[in-house]
Amino acid sequence: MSVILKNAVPLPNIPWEERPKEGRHEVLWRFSKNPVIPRNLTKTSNSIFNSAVVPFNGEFAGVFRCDDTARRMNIFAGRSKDGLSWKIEDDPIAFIKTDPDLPDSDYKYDPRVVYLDGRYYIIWCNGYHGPCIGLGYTEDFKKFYQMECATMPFNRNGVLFPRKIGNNYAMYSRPSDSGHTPFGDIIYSESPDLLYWGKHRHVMRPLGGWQSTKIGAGPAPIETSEGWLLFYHGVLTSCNGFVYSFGAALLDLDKPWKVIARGAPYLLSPQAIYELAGDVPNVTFPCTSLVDGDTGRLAIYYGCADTVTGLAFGYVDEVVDFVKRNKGEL
Ligand code: BMA
Repeated sequence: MSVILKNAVPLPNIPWEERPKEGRHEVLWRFSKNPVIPRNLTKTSNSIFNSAVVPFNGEFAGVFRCDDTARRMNIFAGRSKDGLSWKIEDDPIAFIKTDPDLPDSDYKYDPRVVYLDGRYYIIWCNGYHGPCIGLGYTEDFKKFYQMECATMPFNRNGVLFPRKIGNNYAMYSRPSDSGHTPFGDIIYSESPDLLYWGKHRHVMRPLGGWQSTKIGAGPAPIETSEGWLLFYHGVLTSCNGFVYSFGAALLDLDKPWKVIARGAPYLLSPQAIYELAGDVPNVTFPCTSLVDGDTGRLAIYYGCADTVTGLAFGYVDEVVDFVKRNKGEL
């Protein structure tokens, strides 16, 4: 592999399926048994999508967005031996407040989980007078602690970096409005303590085609010798509403607000039936990428049509190569 992964640990048991021999050569290919997580896995779930998975004690753990049959949005803990077959709790995560004054969340959705300094940090879209970025952590996927919100309303798509940049924690997010936000850029911020955030820098704006309405960071960026590899979703507005695809970009390792390259074509767009049809049609929304540090194999979990969870596979070096070869406007 010419692209060198930095700080990536071996993950020999990464969920994996070889690229299909038949058909067009795609950079990412879908799991043949998609959707990997059905909508009705728990007693109360209407839909399970836009969810976060991490390696945990030789197996896998995750935080899942389950909207229930009253259509309330919340996040739930889950465990899996192989990353494919999941047991998700029937009750939402009962966060312990790190400060008794911490306001309750009206809702929680679109979690990401990142391992950092011995903790699994969870970052999500939190309901507090509208959407803002919520933050918490767990060490064992049993007890979860909620911290202060990382942003004021309105903001969505908070994504924490897997390591500090200089002396600070770092985050991408997308300032938004209280509704379905027909705009949105990716913004970078830093914090010395995960409490106070500043050093805000503009990173990327919407461009043409699949990413013309708004863009937002997907899973936590992956550190490579070519820069941070960021999967991000892009939205276009068709005569039928929003269409969510995803692509990738490379960003400077020390100044992650500086874009090195941005792939003009998408990597994956709603094409399978479970991506085209569901509670919100035409959505592919990545929130997790697992990487095997030895082989560069990638497993991406993405929400499909706001209803079920899909899995796609690829190789880090091929994605980096794709971004560089198909470099468009920055
Ligand atoms: C966004 C979020 C995502 C969702 C997407 C498409 O604003 O709500 O959770 O997948 O819209 O509905």
